[in-house]
Amino acid sequence: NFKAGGEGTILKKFCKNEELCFESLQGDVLQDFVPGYYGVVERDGDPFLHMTDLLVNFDRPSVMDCKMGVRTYLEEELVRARERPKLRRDLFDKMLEVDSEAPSPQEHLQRAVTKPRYMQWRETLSSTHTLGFRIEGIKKADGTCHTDFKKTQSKEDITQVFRDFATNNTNILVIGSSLLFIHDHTERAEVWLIDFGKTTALPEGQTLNHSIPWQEGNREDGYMWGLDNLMRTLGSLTNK
Ligand code: 4IP
Ligand code: ADP
Ligand code: MN
Repeated sequence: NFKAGGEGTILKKFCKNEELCFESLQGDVLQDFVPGYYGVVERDGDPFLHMTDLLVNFDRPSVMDCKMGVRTYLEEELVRARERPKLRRDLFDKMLEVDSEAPSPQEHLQRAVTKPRYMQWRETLSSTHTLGFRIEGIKKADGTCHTDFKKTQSKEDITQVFRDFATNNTNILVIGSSLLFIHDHTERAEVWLIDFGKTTALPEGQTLNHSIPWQEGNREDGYMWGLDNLMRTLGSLTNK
């Protein structure tokens, strides 16, 4: 999904939503907290979003991706699944790989699940529902990648992963999209907002609270509630 973009930049596979989101972020109060954006470029016939490589100023960085919010799919997916449910074999297989008991008897028979079913299962298995964020993956300074966090749900387990990520160095605890945490051995540490593939503008006049529970139709995502919980979890690392 990514290519080198030259001079401290990278190219991410084009997504229309994400392009629109980057465009609205230019000049917005959040602009300084997202990667610099340089428009759409073409490589080998395919379009890419051109942005700052957030890792350039780090020396052998450790990186952690936390997916924010209590809901990880668009409400439109629910509507689609009701109107013309699409049974997905690939999502059934991903489910089975994690827990062979997860699919219902009927899902086992059809060997497929709908996307909302899969996404909701992922949300309840991880900390998305209970904390409003989940750990998606970690890349360590030594180059190893860890993505086995699908069942990391309890506050205790999350805290332990955060503690390991910080390599027990409390000096660097600065603290639908993700937050990207980056640090290296020089104690340089940064947090960025990334991944706006599912971030869309609200209709004129509508607002979101980002902390109240999601109910279908209210479009809430629990981002701020998740951020509060995330900050509390980080805070607990220094309090003991
Ligand atoms: C993935 O599930 C992620 O939720 C993807 O979201 C989502 O892509 C995939 O849907 C889904 O299969 P796992 O993380 O369990 O592999 P993200 O890109 O935010 O990480 P979408 O298309 O919703 O962005 P499909 O439909 O692409 O398979
Ligand atoms: P996807 O839509 O495929 O989930 P993301 O935008 O979440 O893509 O990016 C996936 C991973 O790529 C992130 O977890 C992060 O490690 C890395 N990444 C994303 N954007 C940048 C960036 N601007 N600079 C450096 N690394 C990035
Ligand atoms: Mn992502």
